Amino acid sequence: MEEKKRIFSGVQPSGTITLGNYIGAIKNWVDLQNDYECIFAMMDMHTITVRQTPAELRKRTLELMALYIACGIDPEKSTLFIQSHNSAHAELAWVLNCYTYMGELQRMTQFKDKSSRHADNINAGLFTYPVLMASDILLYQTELVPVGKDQMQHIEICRDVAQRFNALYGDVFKIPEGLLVKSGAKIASLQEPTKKMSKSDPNPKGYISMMDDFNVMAKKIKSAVTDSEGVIEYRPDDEAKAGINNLLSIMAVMTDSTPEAVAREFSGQGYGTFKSAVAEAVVEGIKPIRAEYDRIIADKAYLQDIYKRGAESAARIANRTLKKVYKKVGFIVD
Ligand code: ATP
Ligand code: LTN
Repeated sequence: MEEKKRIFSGVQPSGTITLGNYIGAIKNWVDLQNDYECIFAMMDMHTITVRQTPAELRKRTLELMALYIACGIDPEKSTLFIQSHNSAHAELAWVLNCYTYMGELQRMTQFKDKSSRHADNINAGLFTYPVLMASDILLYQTELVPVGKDQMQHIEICRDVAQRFNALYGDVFKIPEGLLVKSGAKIASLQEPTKKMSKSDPNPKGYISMMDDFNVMAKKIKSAVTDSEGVIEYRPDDEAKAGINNLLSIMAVMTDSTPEAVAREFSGQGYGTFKSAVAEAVVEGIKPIRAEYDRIIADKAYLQDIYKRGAESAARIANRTLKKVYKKVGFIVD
């Protein structure tokens, strides 16, 4: 029997998950589960590159896991685990740190972005964040990494480091590829539509949290920034249309359509009518997920059982790669 290709991805429990995370990442993982061997993790180690409240982080990590499951990730089909439960990630990251150049890391948009937002805490972890991410991926001999567009630069550096390592030591790592969704790979902020929707945005009006009250969700969409042209058209390359393009993309994903088709359907109508329709589609799409989430988050023993089993199977796969790496670089392993 041919082995299934492996997929790895994860989200940081750094805040409540947004509609952007759902559309750009988690929603797509669900469909991949049947055709691939999937491993999805809660990336708690990445989260501490920015200061966190410990009790909050613990709570959010479990919430994130419950949300994965509520969105349709089936723990019987996919492996779910907490990154810090598998020490191989930190171990490989140390080795790969020694094979990654300062110059490569300095170019990362996310580093530049986050260091300007947290100027009082530009720590070494924030700088080497992509190396830990590369380790997450490479440990599992991953073929595909489904992520949003903002993460493609990190996938590139992961490939470069893996290729560099392989060139020195032979075929140790599988070279992974990023997998982008067809539409919705970059959902924009509702308040600044040229920026991405981000769960760490200080202005909560910019994002829809999957945990928002349904009325709040609708209100946020209705007050989304658009333009004064008053025309519903999908013009993805026109920055002036960023707000409307974004709402069209959201509507398209939530109704299984395309932004072009949604634009045709609403052409000639006012922004108010359109926004109400988008709000309804979003709320209706999220409602069943929330009901599932409420049920799952209440069952801590169930969640614990899954993450413990997940960590065991993750460690089994990861340790094989780690041992190979240790041998190659000259550590005594047996
Ligand atoms: P933070 O604001 O803390 O950096 P984030 O909201 O960017 O967080 P991540 O945990 O970094 O979220 O990302 C989780 C996944 O969601 C990644 O695959 C990322 O590419 C995707 N993602 C994040 N924001 C968006 C967005 N606005 N549109 C589409 N995909 C997104
Ligand atoms: N950096 C990612 C989260 C992440 C990740 C990964 C995604 C950490 N390690 C490995 C895919 C594969 C982000 O979404 N910000």
